[in-house]
Amino acid sequence: MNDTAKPTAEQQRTRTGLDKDALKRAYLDNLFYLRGRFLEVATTNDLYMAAAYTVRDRMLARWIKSAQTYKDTNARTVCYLSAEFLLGPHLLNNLVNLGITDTARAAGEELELDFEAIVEAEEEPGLGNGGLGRLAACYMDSLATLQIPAIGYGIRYEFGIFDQVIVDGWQSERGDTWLKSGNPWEIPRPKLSFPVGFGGHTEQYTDEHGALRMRWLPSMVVNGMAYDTPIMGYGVGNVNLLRLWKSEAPESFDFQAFNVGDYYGAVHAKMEAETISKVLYPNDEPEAGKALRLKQQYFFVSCSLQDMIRLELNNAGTLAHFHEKFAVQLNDTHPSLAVAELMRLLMDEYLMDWTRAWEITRNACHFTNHTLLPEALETWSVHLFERLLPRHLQIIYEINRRFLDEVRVHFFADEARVARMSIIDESFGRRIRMAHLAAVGSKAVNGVAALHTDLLKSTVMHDFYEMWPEKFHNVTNGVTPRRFIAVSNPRLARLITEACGDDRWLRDLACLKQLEEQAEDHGLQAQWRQVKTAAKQDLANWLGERTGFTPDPQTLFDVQAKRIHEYKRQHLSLLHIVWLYEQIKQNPNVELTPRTFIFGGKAAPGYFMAKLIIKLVNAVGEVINNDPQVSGMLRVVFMPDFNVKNGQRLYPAADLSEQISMAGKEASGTGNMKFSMNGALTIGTLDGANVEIRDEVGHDNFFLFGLTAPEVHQRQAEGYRPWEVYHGNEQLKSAVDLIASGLFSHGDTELFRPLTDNLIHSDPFLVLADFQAYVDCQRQVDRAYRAPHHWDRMSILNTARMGKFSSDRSIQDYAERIWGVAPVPIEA
Ligand code: CRA
Repeated sequence: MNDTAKPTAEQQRTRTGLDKDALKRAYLDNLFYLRGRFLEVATTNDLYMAAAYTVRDRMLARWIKSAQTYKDTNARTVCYLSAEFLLGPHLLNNLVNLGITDTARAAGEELELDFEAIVEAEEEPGLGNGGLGRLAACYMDSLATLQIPAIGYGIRYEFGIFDQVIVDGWQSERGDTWLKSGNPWEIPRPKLSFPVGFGGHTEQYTDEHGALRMRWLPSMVVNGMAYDTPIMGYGVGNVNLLRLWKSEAPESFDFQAFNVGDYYGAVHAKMEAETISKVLYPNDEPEAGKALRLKQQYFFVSCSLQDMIRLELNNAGTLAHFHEKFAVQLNDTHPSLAVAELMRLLMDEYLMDWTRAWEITRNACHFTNHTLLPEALETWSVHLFERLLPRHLQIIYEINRRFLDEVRVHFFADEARVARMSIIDESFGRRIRMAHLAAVGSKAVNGVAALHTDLLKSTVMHDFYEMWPEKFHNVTNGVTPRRFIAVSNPRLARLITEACGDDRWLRDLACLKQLEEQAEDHGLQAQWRQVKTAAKQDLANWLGERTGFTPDPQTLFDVQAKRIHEYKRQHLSLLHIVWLYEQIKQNPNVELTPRTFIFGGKAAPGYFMAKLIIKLVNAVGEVINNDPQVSGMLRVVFMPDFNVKNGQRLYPAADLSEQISMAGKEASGTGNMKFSMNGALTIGTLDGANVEIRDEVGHDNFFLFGLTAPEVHQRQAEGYRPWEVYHGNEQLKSAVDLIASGLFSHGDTELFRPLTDNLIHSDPFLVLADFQAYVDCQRQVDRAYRAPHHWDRMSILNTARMGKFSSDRSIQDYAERIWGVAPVPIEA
């Protein structure tokens, strides 16, 4: 090669250590120097760790270059504050984003390594509950891919979401020990730590300019230490930062105690400090021991803001332009204390006056609401706040006082409205409404799907919308096609690339539109079906090993995978299954499409009804799968421990995706997008993002049923009487009765009674009201599946029309409409 010629891709790989031989050498070096092993004696974990370090090393140069460039250009930076980041395994995702999966596979082959087993060995960091945490992870991927400078800030939980095992049909929880074999993706930063106070009292003093000021004298201080994880963009040189905080006791604290001979006191203080980042709280839990949760929220918010202030002071030397440097996004109310903490830092620590500090805070923060469920709208008792965060309580009172003055000007003589909008809820004990704090202290408020944003504006935030209509935005959620197609479903990715002629779709998902023209092509359809069947076979094998039951890939795979919750209505699907069972028993020749129903999802440990639903899935499965009269037609299986890793096995294998929540309850949903991208058809209600998915894929390519959100509202307003529905529908009644009869519980007529009684007498999520529509719609599904060309066409069209639901589009929306940030390209 002469100096002026452009290097070939292979030459470029060699230079950057991305070619096969370099990978092999680096791999063996890492195995030797970092693990102290040679190939013959290495454990699977050693082999995995060496692979992870080899890949991470290849990201580091880009990471440093990104950080340097962002600093030099003083680029506006998104700070995504989230109590959850549900990342999923890193190794394969990073290989895909680096574009070296095939090279790595070839290198592995030459070293006679089992590539799949190494990938499989990774413990996923489950630092989130479900949709909200996974959304944060998708957004980190898209921010890097779109080359937007961004830092994700959160908590480095020592224990993430529990592992689920099924014992005798029941969910049982096991502690998630994801860190036990080490985490090669993070870099600890012992010198990057910040003090965070709790408790104590405040006092007034006069500063050197004669101004009255407040200071807070906490009774306890912990340190937050940074752990950094690089987040690679796809096909770009940008690598962003995920910075998670771990709580520790300050050293000085220990020493003090040691000096006065209080050894156990010192140990206790250390334990108390470390408890803060110990464990992720599962959501959907009844109120309990939540002081620690408030501590977690304050802890990570304070560390993150102190870190941003440090960066800005290093760079600009002043905080006057903090809000121009940073766009802070509050992922739900969990980080909403940022509003009060930023005010405190600016006023008490950096001696700014209220007006200036408020101006900065209000322009720096933006708030996303993710739910309308009343039980999930966070409030904290004033009493608890006073005890843990006395200074913040004062600041919140003052924010509220000024805010309510504004409300009174805006809505003259409307004290009822003032009470509704107040940050302090005076109705049952005094509580702080965190969503109100976030809305008042933010420049923008957004919902996560069109319907959700409309409901937000017309219900829970209606008063705020009337006061500040321009503050409200919709940003429909999205998911990353890198993880959810390229990583999860490589066969499909290859087929799409072949059919489209290149892999541009991975960066611009709208390119999938090209597939539309070929949707009728029988050649493509055949390949499409082969890809689906292969994924179904993989899943069947996996389930066979885990559950002892191997589904038949020739049956329709009907999948519902998500957290177990009554509003998501897994029990509606169960009623349908029981109904089908009865149909077959009554008439073994009934014309049905053979199906395998696959459920997956965790129930909150304290949510009894959700756990009973899991038991019912397994109980129904046990009877049906062992009944030779129906088992050719109908099978039911529960996939244990649904998480990101297992989800990646599920999305490619689904024919039908169940998105059947009661309309108005699912803010967006994101599983709906993952399934549809992988060619599953959806059966669903007009809820959350389903509405937009249906509009995109075409109404003929979506199985719609059920009451709409306004109809639900009306039904409930009229006084919904489920027992009338139950008595008025013979088939529904017999399905409910069969569950209550003890047939699925070895004769025990009490076991499922809480569930059946609840349906008959209360049914808060209108399961019975939607039953008939659902069953009728499932009949259409049955018929459609029996026309393979028709089905394949619909499946291809679903994938082809999913461009809108890439998280790249969501991030583009945030960047333009909410944050005002621009890309800072780093060359790969
Ligand atoms: N539980 C919503 O319920 C939504 C995600 C992400 C949720 C989902 O419909 O897709 O957020 N809400 O926007 C939530 O966590 C606190 O509220 C979720 O994951």
